[in-house]
Amino acid sequence: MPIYEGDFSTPSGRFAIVVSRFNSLVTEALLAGCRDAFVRHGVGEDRLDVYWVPGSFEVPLVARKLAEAGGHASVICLGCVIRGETGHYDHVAGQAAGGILQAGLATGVPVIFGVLTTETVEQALNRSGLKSGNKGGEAAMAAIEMVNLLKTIDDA
Ligand code: INI
Repeated sequence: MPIYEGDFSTPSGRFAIVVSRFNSLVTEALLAGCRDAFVRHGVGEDRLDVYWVPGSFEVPLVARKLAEAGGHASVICLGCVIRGETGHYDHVAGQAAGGILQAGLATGVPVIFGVLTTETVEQALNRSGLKSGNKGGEAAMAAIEMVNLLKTIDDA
């Protein structure tokens, strides 16, 4: 029974990181975790392109444009939506998730969802480098795994 998986070997190509300025205390920590995971897996900073957008709502448009342009092996989306801080949490979080999914499906480029959606600031901080890991680092790992898995499929 053949089993196909993406491994964490160093992939080739450039990687785009789209990151939201909203809640930048958190998103800068996500970006640092993402960058760190890439570098520790052999993808140097010279292969990372970072695109800042105003908020998570704007992430999908830029992610899709980059994925359509075809210059990156993967597009990683980073943001932070905190329910306690906004009345339109559901709209921002839901549209960001849906748009990011569509960017990947429409282009065939792995577009990674690294947008935190939390109830509180404390939860957001915990998931961006404090008690509960760093979602930005996880997003980088997901990008590497997906690029390597899709290469396996393309090469078959
Ligand atoms: N954007 C976020 O990334 N996180 C939030 O928690 C948030 N809140 O609280 O509203 C938020 N709003 C801004 C939104 O993403 C857009 O930038 C804005 O509506 C302009 O289109």
